[in-house]
Amino acid sequence: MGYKVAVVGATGNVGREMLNILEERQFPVDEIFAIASRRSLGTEVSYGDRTLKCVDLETFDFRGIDFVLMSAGSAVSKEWSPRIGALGPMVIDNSSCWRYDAEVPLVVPEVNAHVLEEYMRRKTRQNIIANPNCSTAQLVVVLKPLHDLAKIKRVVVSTYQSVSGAGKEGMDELWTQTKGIFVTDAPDAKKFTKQIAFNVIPHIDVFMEDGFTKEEWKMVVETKKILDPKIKLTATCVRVPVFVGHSEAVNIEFERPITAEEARETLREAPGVLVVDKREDGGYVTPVECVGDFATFVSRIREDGTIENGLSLWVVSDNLRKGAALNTVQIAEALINRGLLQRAA
Ligand code: 11C
Repeated sequence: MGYKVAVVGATGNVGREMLNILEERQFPVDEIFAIASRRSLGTEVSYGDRTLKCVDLETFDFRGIDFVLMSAGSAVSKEWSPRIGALGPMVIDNSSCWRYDAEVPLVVPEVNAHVLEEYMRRKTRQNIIANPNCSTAQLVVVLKPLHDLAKIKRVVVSTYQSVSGAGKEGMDELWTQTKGIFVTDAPDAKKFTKQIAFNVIPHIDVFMEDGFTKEEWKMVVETKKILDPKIKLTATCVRVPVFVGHSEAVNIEFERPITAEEARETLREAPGVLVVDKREDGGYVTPVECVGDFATFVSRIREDGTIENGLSLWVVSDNLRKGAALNTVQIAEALINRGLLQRAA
């Protein structure tokens, strides 16, 4: 017997990927609902060979639904995730709204699925599980096995984040600017603060008082919550003119020495990770190659002799998948596989 699943925000980049991934992974679905705001009412989205018509969030009856996969932005999540959770469904929330709440687990199944056990035993839970930011998800999947091997002290990460992280408007802006730049006048920047076509922008999300951006802050706080509060991390997050796929240049300082070969062997065995590291022309993965894949790819693994016990590597993943929709579906799968879901009445 399958589950009743609702995808909220079904017309967005991530909502559509959630539907694709549920189908691709043959998630046991009995009934599925595409839910959107009133202005997207009747919009059609694909689920395998089927077409689903979006229904209205305001009037949908969530009672009896097992999983609600939520990707409609923070404002919607703030209001609706607790309301829906109180009716019985398990809400897996992709927004940043609930991630930092001490009562809400923040989960990347390859890293900390065990926290689901304690959460599901709690009588007072709100039935909300948070999904991390895309740039954190792909990073911690790679850090976890290395941390188990040699204990990470500090991480320095620079990101190269695709425009799909900023939604459909971000993708449209890159497309129209790229087309327009040599033909007519390039359209002005609207979604981004500067021209994104043929450029890079060292600014994602709002500025914080200390000069870091919120995207950079999220990477610090989320890595600590998911993996280990003792890990020190500093990030520079950069938007690049790539449609899909976030890349990260990562420098790691360990407590004990670790060779590149040891790291490579460990990562080869790690769940969710694929090592492509040939040390020759093209022997590494770039974002266009990771699109549509489930894996997080690691390349360019090398020892960094400028610090004690240092290692540098390159990490690439589909930000709409492992960074969002895939991780959400994996959390639902983890609840099922661990026998933790009490079905809605
Ligand atoms: C970006 N990482 O690339 C962001 C998108 O906290 O869920 C996801 C923001 C979030 O712009």
